[in-house]
Order: sequence, then C-alpha cells, then structure tokens
Amino acid sequence: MLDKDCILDHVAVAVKDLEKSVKIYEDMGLSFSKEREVVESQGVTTAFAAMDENAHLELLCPYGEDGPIHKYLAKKGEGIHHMCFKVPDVEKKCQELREKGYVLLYEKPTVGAGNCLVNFVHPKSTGGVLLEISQKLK
Ligand code: CMX
Repeated sequence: MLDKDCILDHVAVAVKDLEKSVKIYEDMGLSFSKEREVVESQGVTTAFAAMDENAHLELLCPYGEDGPIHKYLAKKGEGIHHMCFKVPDVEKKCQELREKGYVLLYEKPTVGAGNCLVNFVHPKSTGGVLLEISQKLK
C-alpha cells in the first residue's frame, strides 16, 4: 500500500530518437537505467530516469508506425505526452473517476511499463492533459 492515495509516478515525453533524448536529460544531470523496456501493447520503447524518491522521467519512442506515440509525434511533434499518478487500487480509482464524469480510455486496466496495471483519463475530460493512473503489480 502507498502511504498516500495518489503520488506523481512519472512524466512522459514523446521523442523521435531515444538515445539522443537520453543524452539531453543526462546532460541535465539525470541517470537512466541501462534497461530499455519495449511495451508491445503501446508500440513504444521506453527509458526511465529517477527524478526523486518516487517520480521518474519516462521517454517514449515509437518503434513502428502504429500506436499512440507514433500518431502523437506525427501530429504534434516531440514534447510532454502525459503525467502518471500512482494509486493503491487502479480499478477502484477508475470507478471513482467514472462516477465523477471523467472519460477512462479502457474498460479494464491493462499492463503497462514497469509491471504496472494502468488506465488513462482522456485529455478532453481533464482540461487537455492525458493522465495515466497506475498501480504497481507485486
Ligand atoms: N495530450 C493531450 N492531448 C492529446 C494527447 C495527449 N497526449 N493525445 C491526443 N490529444 C488530443 C489531440 O490533440 C486531439 O485534440 P483535438 O481534437 O482538439 O485536435 C484529440 O486528443 C484526439 O487526438 P488524436 O490525435 O485523434 O488521437 P486519438 O484520439 O487517436 O488518441 C488518445 C488520443 C489519448 C486516446 C491516445 O493517445 C491513447 O490511447 N493514449 C493512451 C495510451 C498511451 O498514450 N500510451 C503511451 C505509452 C504509455 C506508457 O507506456 O507509458
């Protein structure tokens, strides 16, 4: 269990060249995990760097011509793509949000990067910011 109901887990940036972007944030002083995780369901390769004891920077790079990040880059170019909040129970949180009128992208949470169960709140219902809700799996 988390000691808070909701904490910032990561800020995600859509990028065209993963290693070039890793270098930019290393120049800022962040240290990246050597591991690059492929999330097949989203068509992306990711790189993570810790920003503090909870929050990470996630770089998202598409590896094909499908998926939301490829589409986002084609339409908007590189930049901040979403923010992710970690909660103790993602299904419960999504239900609470639906009851408040927010639009969840998936009926059921799906497995995302870093062995987490995730769902997303559509940017049209959050004032223009795509929000990810995530629960760490054991
Ligand atoms: N932030 C803010 N607005 C966004 C957005 C984003 N990341 N992505 C799209 N939008 C906006 C567009 O600007 C557009 O607005 P207008 O109608 O005003 O032009 C609208 O949403 C629809 O955009 P679209 O390009 O037609 O995109 P889609 O509706 O096909 O998809 C979304 C948008 C959010 C449903 C899709 O990106 C999605 O399913 N995202 C969730 C999954 C995801 O982002 N995965 C990334 C990897 C996750 C990870 O591993 O961490």
